[in-house]
Amino acid sequence: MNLDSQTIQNLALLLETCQLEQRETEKVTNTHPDMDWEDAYAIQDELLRRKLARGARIAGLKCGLTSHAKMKQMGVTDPVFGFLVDDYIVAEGGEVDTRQLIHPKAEAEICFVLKHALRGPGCHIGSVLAATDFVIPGIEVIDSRYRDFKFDLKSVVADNTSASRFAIGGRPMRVAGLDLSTLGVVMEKNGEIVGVGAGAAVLGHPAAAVAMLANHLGRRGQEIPAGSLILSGGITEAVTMQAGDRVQVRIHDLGSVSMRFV
Ligand code: 0L1
Ligand code: MG
Repeated sequence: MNLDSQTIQNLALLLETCQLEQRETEKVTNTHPDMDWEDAYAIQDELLRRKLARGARIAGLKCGLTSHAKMKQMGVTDPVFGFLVDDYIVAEGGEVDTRQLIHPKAEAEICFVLKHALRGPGCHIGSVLAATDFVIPGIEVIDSRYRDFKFDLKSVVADNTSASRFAIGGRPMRVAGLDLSTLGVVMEKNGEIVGVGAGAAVLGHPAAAVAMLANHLGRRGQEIPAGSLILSGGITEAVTMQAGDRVQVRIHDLGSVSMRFV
């Protein structure tokens, strides 16, 4: 690690204040170019600690930047991982208050709920499928605290991978008999199709993203607990949303989930 604990606390405070006050900031590597990966995840851990101390509960985990469409859109090359808290939950068909966000974008995701814990290293698609209770359609709302969504990978990890809201809905399905890589996904904004894709857009198979998350946590001495919800990553590019917009994601065999921006 290159940053001391006071600097890590200060950066987490800065990023959380931006989130709570809907303010943008410059990416944290501008002021701390020597920051390393451990520092970036330590800032994210401190953000989580702050939220838990205020009474928030963990609602899930997320994989980000897992599709080639997203990596190309953001000009990066590797997936990143973050957490979801209960403040971020949006009911199926529910409302997102844009006054609480900076510049939200929506992503179509295949979500996993585990029946068994997963602990890396050594997790692979097979371990993930064996540990999965069901999969379900999801929409993630990302809202980078960085000006114009301009960041590098370490800055985005520190900012908890832009996590801000999510909804799940549709039909929960067991994975036996489903080919998650060929599941078709359609995203609509105000009734118009704005993205189409298949599960394979996420690292070839969405369970591969969950395996990467388990292996990442394993290297940090952690696991994905049984019962966890995991967003495996956007299948298409993220689409900008404003008050008045409605987004719907339909996934073959799994039904649909939607939310409205007010
Ligand atoms: O969930 C995601 O793929 C987003 C990761 C963070 C990057 C971004 O804000 O687009
Ligand atoms: Mg996402």
